[in-house]
Amino acid sequence: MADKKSVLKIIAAASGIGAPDQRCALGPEAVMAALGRQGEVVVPPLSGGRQALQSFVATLATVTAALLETEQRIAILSGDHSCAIGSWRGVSRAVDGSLGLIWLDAHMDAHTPESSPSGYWHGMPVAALLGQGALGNGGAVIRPENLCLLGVRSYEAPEAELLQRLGVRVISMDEVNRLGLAAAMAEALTIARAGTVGYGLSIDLDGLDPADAPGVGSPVVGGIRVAELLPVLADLVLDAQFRALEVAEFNPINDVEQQTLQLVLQMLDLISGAAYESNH
Ligand SMILES: [Mn+2]
Repeated sequence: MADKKSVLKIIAAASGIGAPDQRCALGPEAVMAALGRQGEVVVPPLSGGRQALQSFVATLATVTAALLETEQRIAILSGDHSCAIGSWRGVSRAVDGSLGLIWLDAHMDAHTPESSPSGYWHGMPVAALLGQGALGNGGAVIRPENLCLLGVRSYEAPEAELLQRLGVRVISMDEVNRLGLAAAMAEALTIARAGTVGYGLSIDLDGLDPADAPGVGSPVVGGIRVAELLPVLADLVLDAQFRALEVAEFNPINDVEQQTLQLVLQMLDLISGAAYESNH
């Protein structure tokens, strides 16, 4: 386990084609530039329809699976959250068994192309990963009982209905506020670990409070505070079953004094196994 920090492999998935503001495609590169290193960068299609997205996520799944097969843990810097359709398919392939997933997000991301009023793919990855709708036609990569949403405070009825019908646990932001993040995360971990061989955490930065992470495309007031999140992440690092961290929806154009960039760097540092210092 020595020298973990130097060996953390990072995939930069620079796609923004699933969001109305496509500039979160710039997020992964901004982070890699700040780190002063090259990642296993996956070049996205510049534009295109559902075929382009499906081709991109297939490539991302292949790259992710190949990398995780030789690594204990990886990080994926995603542009908009539709990248998750590919990244978690890849993680699932590499762990070779049931995968658990904790989805920290202001939104449910559980629309299908059939139910979404806007049609934006970044609102659909959860449904796709559950094998639902036209984007999920590659099959489910996660069982509903091993998926837990955390911090949700903005959603539409068809999403809530789908998740309820499938039995997915959604820990709303109201519940997080009531329980505290540590207790909410403990429940999420129980779900993600139950009968699985590994699990991951997908962080949509809009799940955090905009005061802590202003550099996002779809901010929603009243989110998870960084001061609570970082100690939780520091605990996850100790768990060998924790295989991948995804950070999505960083929009550097909307950032304020590099606050969000610094936060992403801090999260990567924690995941690299660096000592956690309470400086918030
Ligand atoms: Mn999301």
